[in-house]
Amino acid sequence: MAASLAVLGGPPAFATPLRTGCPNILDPTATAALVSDAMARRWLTNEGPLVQRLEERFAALHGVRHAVAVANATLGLQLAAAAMGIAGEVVVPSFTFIGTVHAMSWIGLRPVFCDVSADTHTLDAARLEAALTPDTAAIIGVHLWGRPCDIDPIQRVADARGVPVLFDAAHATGSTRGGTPLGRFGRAEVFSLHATKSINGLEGGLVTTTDDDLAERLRRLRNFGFNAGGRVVSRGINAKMNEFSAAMALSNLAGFDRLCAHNRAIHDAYRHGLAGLPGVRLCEHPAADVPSGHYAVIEVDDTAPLGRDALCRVLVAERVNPRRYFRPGCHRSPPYAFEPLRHPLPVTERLTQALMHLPTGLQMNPDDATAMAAVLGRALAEAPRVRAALAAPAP
Ligand code: T4K
Repeated sequence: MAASLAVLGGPPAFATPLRTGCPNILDPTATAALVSDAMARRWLTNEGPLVQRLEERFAALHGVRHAVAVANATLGLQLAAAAMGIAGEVVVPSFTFIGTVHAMSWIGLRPVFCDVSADTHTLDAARLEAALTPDTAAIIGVHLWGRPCDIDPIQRVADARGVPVLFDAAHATGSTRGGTPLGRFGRAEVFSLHATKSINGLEGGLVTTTDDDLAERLRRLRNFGFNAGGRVVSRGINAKMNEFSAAMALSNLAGFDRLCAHNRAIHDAYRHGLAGLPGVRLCEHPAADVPSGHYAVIEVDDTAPLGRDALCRVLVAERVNPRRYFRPGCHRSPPYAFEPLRHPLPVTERLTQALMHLPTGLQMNPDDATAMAAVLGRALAEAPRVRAALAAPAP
């Protein structure tokens, strides 16, 4: 496919739009069959058989005792924090989806932002200690782009202070740390099955833990405080997953290995195509740790002839929808922006200006990734012309 720059007047490079986050539906026929079964059973929610099967399969994939299905990961984070009984401040990266921080704030926890590491984009364990105060109730690590946090150093800091760790694993289905699947670290980990995630369950999430008591509390909290005997024994809320979400997630989970292989091939094409482009690099995650390859993230540094935002506009003109996750940073978004920042966040500030996510998944093939890299290469090579085209008033 010939690369062209629509901002310079050529036809768009892609006839069909490519969207970062476009949902993967691996086997529509299998999904439809599961949905049809659920309708025939007329058991559609409240811990139905498909939800139970999904919990078993997810727990097996992650090698963990408990996987508790919930309506979405945001509620999962809230349930986990509530089940852990924490109150006060939580140390959390600002470089994450706003949902991580909103989840905590919504239940009265006060976020204290800590910077991330430039290499991993996850909590910088070396800066963690300085963020702790006598009011710190928990540390929230986020396995961003599916890449595991520096789990051991974070846990050591937490243990020294006697505070629990909760991991936001929304991006990390199938990820491992040194051969050990995520899901058993900290007190709990919270995965997302949102449609844009590697395993699409329309909406949904799973909270994993090795702690039997915590799992029991989570099951109660997600269902209005009802215990297994059907009696209300505590506060609770409605955070239950429905059967259609479980059907979609189960059929996608069955093809997870195929999806991972497809995404790794796309990554290889991006890596090859972007090699040598000035100031642009593909952020690499060890394939053994992040098999899903779901996130293709590029970093555009100050030496690039065009900045991240200009390259983003070039791609949009080519019918690609890249995403600039996560800008402007939670600390710059209301209501957190109204609080004085306790600690500088230089890495976060830089990453919010520098990263761009490119499409992956079944909507495309490796040739599309090669064509996209060629578009970026041509834009960088013709930077003055591109800048002029972007500055020109719209016709
Ligand atoms: N923690 C972290 C670290 C997270 O990233 C998230 C969610 C959470 C916690 C909370 O998990 P959940 O409570 O959602 O389970 C999207 C998702 O809505 C959000 O789930 C996700 N992170 C976040 C990273 O991405 P937006 O605001 O970017 O969504 P939107 O509508 O702009 O769509 C993103 C892209 O996906 C676009 O290119 C369009 C495409 N798309 C989206 C949908 C829904 C499609 O092509 N088809 C679709 O059906 O937040």
